[in-house]
Amino acid sequence: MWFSLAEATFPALPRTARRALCLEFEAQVIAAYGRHLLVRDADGVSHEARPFGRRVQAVCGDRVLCERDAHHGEIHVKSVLPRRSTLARATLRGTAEAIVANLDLLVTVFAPLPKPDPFIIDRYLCAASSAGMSALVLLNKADLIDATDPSVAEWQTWLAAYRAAGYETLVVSSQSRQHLEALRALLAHRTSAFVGQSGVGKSSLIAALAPETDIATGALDKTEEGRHTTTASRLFDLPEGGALIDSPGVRDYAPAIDGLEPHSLGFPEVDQLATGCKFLDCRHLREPGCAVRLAAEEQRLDARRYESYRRLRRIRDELIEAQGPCKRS
Ligand SMILES: Nc1nc2c(ncn2[C@@H]2O[C@H](COP(=O)(O)OP(=O)(O)O)[C@@H](O)[C@H]2O)c(=O)[nH]1
Ligand SMILES: [Mg+2]
Ligand SMILES: [Zn+2]
Repeated sequence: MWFSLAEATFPALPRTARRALCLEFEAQVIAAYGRHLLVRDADGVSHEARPFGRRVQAVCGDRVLCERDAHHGEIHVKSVLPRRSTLARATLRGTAEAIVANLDLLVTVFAPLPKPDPFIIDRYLCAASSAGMSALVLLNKADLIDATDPSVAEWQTWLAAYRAAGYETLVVSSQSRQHLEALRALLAHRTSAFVGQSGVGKSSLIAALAPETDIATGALDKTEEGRHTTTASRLFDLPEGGALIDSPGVRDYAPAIDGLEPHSLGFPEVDQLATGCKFLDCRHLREPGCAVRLAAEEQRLDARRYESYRRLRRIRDELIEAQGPCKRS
């Protein structure tokens, strides 16, 4: 316990000076670009840091235990403290890879442009529900919505199905600032991450909500290859309390299968309907007496959401296959 030893030995030194003598300290990861990390200590000071060893997999939002390597002037992240929640994705090999940690709310963003894919939104929502986080579906770039566009009715149907499933929805514009105050109220005092396809306006929304908090990431802003790290995850403080995490845009997303609720796959409406299924281990596909399939046939369950459920079942089966025989369940 370096901290308490230093406190006991140098009680008259100011707090920051005492901490400077401590080799070990707790911090929060506020930016992550692969294994390049930026951590913020209890005094609000940011430090570049590296995970110590392959086993340490720290992501943005993590609370970590750091150690100052006085000889090399480096800071090592020794371990990741227990997480309140984890948003993870499945790799092609079927393993789980954490993306961000300690979230209260997942904000899934779509926009008229780029062409939205509701199945990606669904899969993020499944990950959130399975991990016990709240989720919000945002339609951004409201200023681009042309009421005569036939797609508008389709987006309204998606949003209605999300509300019926129990998710909050909001239509906003980072450009015209429409409904940004309502969004701000939903985000206050929570840690939220913005996810979704590239170009939907995640970074623009975060800049509009947290304009004062453009943290300096120093060398993290440039990778060794000189690329600008818009692909890094970064945490921004909200002026009213709480934090927003900007995440890299994705082309596709599959939730980590081990984290998915095995019966409903994280679809709240499937979970509710499943109480009426004949078999407890019903997969809600072709099983006789399936209340979920019946609800879809009778249009009490949104047809597109049910199709999304079936697709995620297939993805899950494929990923379990990819894990190999020893991990198959
Ligand atoms: N018209 C309009 N364009 C927006 C809005 N929000 C973002 N954009 C534009 O969409 C593009 C992508 O935004 P960006 O924030 O980088 O998206 P990200 O990849 O999701 O982080 C940029 O050209 C933004 O100026 C909006 O509310 N309305
Ligand atoms: Mg961005
Ligand atoms: Zn069923």
